[in-house]
Formats: sequence, C-alpha cells, structure tokens
Amino acid sequence: MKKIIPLLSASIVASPIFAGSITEKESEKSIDLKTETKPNIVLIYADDIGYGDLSSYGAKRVETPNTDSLAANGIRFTNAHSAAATSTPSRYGLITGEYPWRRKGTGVAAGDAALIINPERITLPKVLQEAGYTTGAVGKWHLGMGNETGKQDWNGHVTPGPSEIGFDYSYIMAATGDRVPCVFMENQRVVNLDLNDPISVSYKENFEGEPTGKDNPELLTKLRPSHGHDQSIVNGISRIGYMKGGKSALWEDENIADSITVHAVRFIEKNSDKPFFLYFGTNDIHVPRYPHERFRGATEMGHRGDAIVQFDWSVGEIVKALKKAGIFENTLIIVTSDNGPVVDDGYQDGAVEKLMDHKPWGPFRGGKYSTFEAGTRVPFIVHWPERVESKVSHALVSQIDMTATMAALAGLERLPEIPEDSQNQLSAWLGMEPAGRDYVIGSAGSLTVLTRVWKYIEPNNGRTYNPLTNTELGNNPDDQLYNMTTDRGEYDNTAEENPEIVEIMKHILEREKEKGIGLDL
Ligand code: NG6
Ligand code: CA
Repeated sequence: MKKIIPLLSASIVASPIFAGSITEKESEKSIDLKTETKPNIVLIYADDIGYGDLSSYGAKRVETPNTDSLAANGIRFTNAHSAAATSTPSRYGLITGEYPWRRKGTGVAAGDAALIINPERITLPKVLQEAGYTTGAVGKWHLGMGNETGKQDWNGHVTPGPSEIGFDYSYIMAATGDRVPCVFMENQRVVNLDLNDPISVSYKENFEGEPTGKDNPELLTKLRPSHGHDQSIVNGISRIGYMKGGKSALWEDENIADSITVHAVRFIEKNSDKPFFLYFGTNDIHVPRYPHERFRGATEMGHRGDAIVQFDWSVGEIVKALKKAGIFENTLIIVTSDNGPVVDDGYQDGAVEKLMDHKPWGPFRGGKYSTFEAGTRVPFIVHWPERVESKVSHALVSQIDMTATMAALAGLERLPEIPEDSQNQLSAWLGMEPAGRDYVIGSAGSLTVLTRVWKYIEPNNGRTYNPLTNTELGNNPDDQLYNMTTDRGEYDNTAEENPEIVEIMKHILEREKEKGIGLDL
C-alpha cells in the first residue's frame, strides 16, 4: 500500500478496490516466536486438486476426513492462490518467492528439463536451512534436474537438483506421473536401478524397438490416452517422452502414493528431534490417475474421485506420524494445491463420464490452465495446534509468500535476497489479520491482478477454450474486470462501467512489469 498510495487519487483509495485494506507495516508486523517453539513445517502440496474437490470445501461426492480435520481445527482459507495455473510455474514461485512470469523457461517442464532454479539464488528450503531446519523434498518435483536439458545421465548422480537448492534429503519423481523417466530418485540417484539395464531418456525420438502407445495400443492394459500421452509405455500406461531400460526401477502407478508417503513418514521419524521442513508433493490427483486397489471404488466418480481419497489417506498418514512422534502440536501443516482442477487431462479414466454433479472448480469459472479464477484459487489450510485457532479466513493469500512468510516464522529477519514479490504475510497465515495481501498477480498466459474485490485480466488474443480439456481459458482481446464479491463474479465483465478501476489495475501491472518480465533464468 505504502508504495501505491501516492499514485492513486484519494477517492480511489477510499473506493472498494482496496476494501478492508491494511498498511504494509501492519501486515509485516512481526510475531513474537521464541526460538524454542520453532515449529516443524510440513507443506502438503497436492497436484491439480481444485477448490471444490475436498469435502471441507463443499464437495459432496467425496469424503476427505483427514484433510477436513486439519481444516476444522486450523484455518481454512477461501481466497488463496497458487502462483500460476500449472505445476512448474507454481512450484517455481513457491520455492523462489519470485513470480514465475518474471523468468523465461518456467512453463510446464519436460521430464528431461534442466533444473530451472539457479542454485545461486535464495530459496524457501535454503532460508529454512539457515534458520537451523533439516529440509526434505518428497514426491513430485517438476522443477527440472541437471545442468542441461536432455543431457542428464540418469544412471549416475543427477546434479544440480534438490540438494543444490536447499533440500538435505530428497525422494522424488523427477517430473510428473505422465512424463518419463518413470522412476523414483533418492538424493538424486535412481532407486533400485540395475546398471546392467541402464536408463535412456529422450523427448525427441523413440528408441529402436521400444513400443509406444501410438503404435501398440494393445499393450495399454491399465489406461489409454484421450489426447497426447501416446509415447513410451510403462506399467501398461503410455506417457509423454521416450525411455528405455531401468526395468527394475520403474514405478507402478498404483503404488506411488504408498511409496512417497512412506518416505515422507520416514523423514518425519528420522528428524523428529529437531526442527524440520518437509515439502511433500503428492502425485495425486494428477494424470495418469491409477489409485491403489484399496481406494478403487471409494467414490462413485472413478479414478479421479478415488485419487482424492488416496490423497486424503496420505494426509492422514502424515498426521499419524507427527502424532506418533509427539510433535503434532508444534508442527505447522499447510495443505494446498499447485493449480486448479481438470477433469480430462489426457487419459480415458472415466473422470468425465462419472463426474455427476461434483464441481471440482467450486463456484469459480475456469480450471487448470485458465486465467479465470479456478485456475489458481486453491484450497489452503493452515494447521498448528499450538498457535492457530480454528477459523475460516477470507484473507487474500498467495503461495508466492511462502518464502518470506516461513522466514519470518523461523525467526529470521527479512533476508535481502528474498524477492520483493514474496511478502511476509505471517499474521494473515496464522489467522491474526483478516485482510492479507492488497493484490496478487496471477499468470496463465495473460497476467491478472486480483484485489480483495476486483479481478483484472489483461487483454490476450489466445484461444478462449480448450476443447480437449474442456477448459475456458479466460483469454479475451478486451480488458476484463470482474467484481469478485458478487455472485456473478467472472460472468459479468464490468470493465466498461469502471474505466477508472481498469486504469488502476493496468497501472499496478505496469509497475510490476517494470520490475522485470521474461528475464533469463
Ligand atoms: C500437459 C499435459 C497434461 C499435464 C500438463 C502438466 C498433454 C496432452 N497434456 O501438457 O496431461 O501433464 O501438461 O500438468 O500432454 S501439471 O499439473 O504438471 O502442470
Ligand atoms: Ca498440477
């Protein structure tokens, strides 16, 4: 606010655009945390779980009791945002504290992409290491590995990776469930690899004699693609990209949740006597959705619904482990998602046919890939029995603030290297301050400015609809301005009636762009 006010006329500051606004000083107000109470931090980062996918957020066709219990006993946020509407840029923003649109190369990463975070820069895990935390990353990574795209030797130590950007321990899937290589990596080495059967990966061409989903559909015993995903076949499911070898190391999709959850639990058990930070990126509910047998049929919605139940099971296992170690009370758990929901994301898994009246996007328009609200408005739950009282918060919060906010939580003075994009919003995140941010910039093709009342989407000539994923993308060659406090939300473009607000929003965006856009990594 401090920096905006001189640029705006008094009448506009008084207008509802910044309704309920607070001063920067207040929002950055430090919270007195004694070192001995330094909490453990567990971030449960779901993949593609939408605002309406959890029963605590209104879902009726699926029960998520473990997550709901965290929501009921902690803070359930209703206006929380990922940095982007897909995985890689959201994760980049979360871990660096810098808006992904400021950097080239932060779009959805291939499975053989080089590490997209410069090891020189400050990151969320490095901040926490500095504060004395042991840090671990378990589950989906999708931030690239190695120095050069396509040049990794998957049979050796792949570096740089999680350890170079601040994780003491890692047990990860290099990219996503639908991208090769389909193996787990522990501390940057493929787990269970037989060096007599080395792994080769290519995103350019197939390896001679290897079957693909396109040419050998008869080998697709578990899932068939609906669009894309017709290259190498692993575990009866075809993927994006080509791989060869590594048979003993290949994952089975039905066991991914078990495998990563077990490693997350082990990390908790091993580190329970000192402060730790666990980044737990679930594979659920990204495609290919192929939950373990014991979850199949848990809902009437097929694999997508059952994957939500499997996700909730993982949450429950983490909670159990924390309780068993006697550290549940002093652990801050955050549950959120990397982007909004998608129903058909490229496999024929029955999600479309069995959706019924379930609304993964909640009351919002759009979904994954969209600049409309459901692209980035995600569940966000903060649970910390020692410090946080049960409530619902309507504060505007963003994952971009994770780095600065966790630095404050860990008792560090604001480090100058933390990007300005990342604000210390600790008071809002702990439910002590009701407003949160003044605005947040979103990115999914077009940039957006969201305040607590208005949402502005900058003009964009991109297509308006993706028929394959059935997503309204939110692109429009005209200015779009929506009043998010009305029921009509993103269905009523009010830009023409509110030229002065459009001007302010454009001004905010210009000012943000001046700080850097499209820079090299
Ligand atoms: C898309 C994939 C989609 C998903 C997405 C990334 C196709 C046709 N679609 O390109 O399936 O993998 O990328 O999702 O290949 S994310 O949640 O990791 O960003
Ligand atoms: Ca995702």
